[in-house]
Amino acid sequence: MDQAIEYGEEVLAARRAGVPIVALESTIISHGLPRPRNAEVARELEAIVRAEGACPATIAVLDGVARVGLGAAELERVANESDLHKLGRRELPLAMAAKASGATTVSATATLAQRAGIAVFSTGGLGGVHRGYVESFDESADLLALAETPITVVAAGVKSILDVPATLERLETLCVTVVGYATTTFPGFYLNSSGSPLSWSLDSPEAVAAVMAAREALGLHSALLVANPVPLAEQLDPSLHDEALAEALEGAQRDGVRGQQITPYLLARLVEATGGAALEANLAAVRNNVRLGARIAVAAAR
Ligand code: PSU
Ligand code: MN
Repeated sequence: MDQAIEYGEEVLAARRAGVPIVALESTIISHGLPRPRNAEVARELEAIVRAEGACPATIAVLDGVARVGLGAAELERVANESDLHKLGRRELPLAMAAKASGATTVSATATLAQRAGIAVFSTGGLGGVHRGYVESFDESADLLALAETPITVVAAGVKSILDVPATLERLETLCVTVVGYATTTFPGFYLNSSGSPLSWSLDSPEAVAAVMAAREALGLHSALLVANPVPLAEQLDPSLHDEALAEALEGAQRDGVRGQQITPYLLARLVEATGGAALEANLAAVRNNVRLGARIAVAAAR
């Protein structure tokens, strides 16, 4: 077994029993959601995976150890420690050598999950190309990592704080396979649709599993992104969304927020500006992705 990674007990038992495993990221818990709700959500997401007959593997780095599958106390640490690093793929060796602790973003989680032999990974929304990219050059490492990581990621598109059409162009350039789940438009994270059209759509976990098998047969190194929209009934009101986003983007400019801080900053401002409605829509999207990820993992294991 892989020396660079330590596995949680539940994950080891699932391996032995042939139960499919679904990877979950930790940055959404530590940096993406407010306390104390975040700890509750972390547990809830794991429970959703179990209810579908799969095993959750939340991924983080604790005291320099890359962990695939966290115990209850470790999950609490991720939710409650205030000085956790936000670790992208490039930060993994730094945190490990320094014996530091950090939550893993999509790029780092996908890297560790794939290395652990896990085929499916569920998250909220991917990082991507930021608005104003031509000046800031801010594009999430999530995109390049997915180009190089053969894994299936279930996400509600990319965060709507981003430049969505530009991100879709980059996903194409990077050879990331993108398919809508029961939709012909790319999801808008808090919104059911971003308005950008998609050429391909699937509507069952079995159909996704068939694409995974074809990908593997070809030996492709890039990821499959299953773009799963938040249900219409649970989306954020679109006009409230647009208003709050404009306000948050303005605030980021005024406060000079940039780099790794910009995503957590914008997500938090959106929650504030919508009186918590953005948080509910975000959680609805994540739950929906975690459920679908588990169903895909179960279908792929058959
Ligand atoms: N989706 C959420 N909340 C989050 C994130 C995604 O609903 O906090 C995190 C993910 O970990 C993603 C990261 O990989 O934001 C992207 O950060 P950046 O834009 O700095 O690359
Ligand atoms: Mn960035």
